[in-house]
Amino acid sequence: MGKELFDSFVELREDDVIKIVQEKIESGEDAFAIAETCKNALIKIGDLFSKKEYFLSELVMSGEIFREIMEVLEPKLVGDEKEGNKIGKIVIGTVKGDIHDLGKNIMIGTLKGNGFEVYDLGVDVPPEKFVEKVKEVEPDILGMSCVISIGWDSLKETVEALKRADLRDKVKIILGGGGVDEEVATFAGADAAVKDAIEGVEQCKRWVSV
Ligand code: B12
Repeated sequence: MGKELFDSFVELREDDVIKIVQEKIESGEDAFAIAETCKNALIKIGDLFSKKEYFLSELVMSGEIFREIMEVLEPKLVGDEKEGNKIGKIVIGTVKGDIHDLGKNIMIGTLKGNGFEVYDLGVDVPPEKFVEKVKEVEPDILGMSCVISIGWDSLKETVEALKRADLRDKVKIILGGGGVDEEVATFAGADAAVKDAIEGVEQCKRWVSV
């Protein structure tokens, strides 16, 4: 389960974490399993932050360490971007009020590695920007990442804005990020919410019938 990795990450021992990740990759361990252990460590760090045992500086540090880990894992995790015909088009972004993007970027890599054409709008994306891009590129799917609960209203506002622009019926809407579940999807008027990138890409493939 990677206790040594989990503990080093929670204790923010950056050099140890990177060393362990590199060793695990070299010995052939599954990159997704390693990423999952690191995600669980981030959840633990988040809990420590809520309990005021960790502060914003530790939260920032955890994000930086995760980014470094992803540099090591990404080539194994997402595969090469598929050349040739794309299987579907997706517009994706983190909703207004939310600047978390580590999970969104994993989702993007996974989508590209599976042959999707991806338009990334970045973070803190207002509803009108999602609407504009959906109008412009006519994607099969709109993906919204939301990690903090204050983002829930932004999810709903974006879906409402799509309705007003007569675009809601033209796209499937998928939600991801630690802050969402099926209940949030229902509240926002989205079609699905997933807990990880693998589930996310499987759902997107079903929608484009692959
Ligand atoms: C790292 C981190 C940060 C970093 C973010 C760096 C970055 N570039 O993203 C920094 C330091 C900037 C940060 C800031 C803040 N944070 Co923060 N942060 C975290 C932490 C520790 C990890 C989040 C993360 O990256 N997880 C790892 C990724 C891989 O997981 P994931 O997002 O779930 O993504 C996976 C899937 O969900 C899926 N996925 C993701 N996106 C999408 C999209 C689609 C379309 C699909 C299909 C799938 C998909 O794929 C991924 C891989 O499987 C969490 C703890 C936690 N429990 O999540 C707190 C946490 C999210 N933060 C929190 C808070 C409070 C804040 C701040 C308000 C702190 C402050 N006082 O300033 C600010 C918010 C600023 C803002 N307006 O957004 C709270 C939110 C509480 C709540 N209920 O709303 C948490 C939960 C910590 C806590 N327990 O208190 N944070």
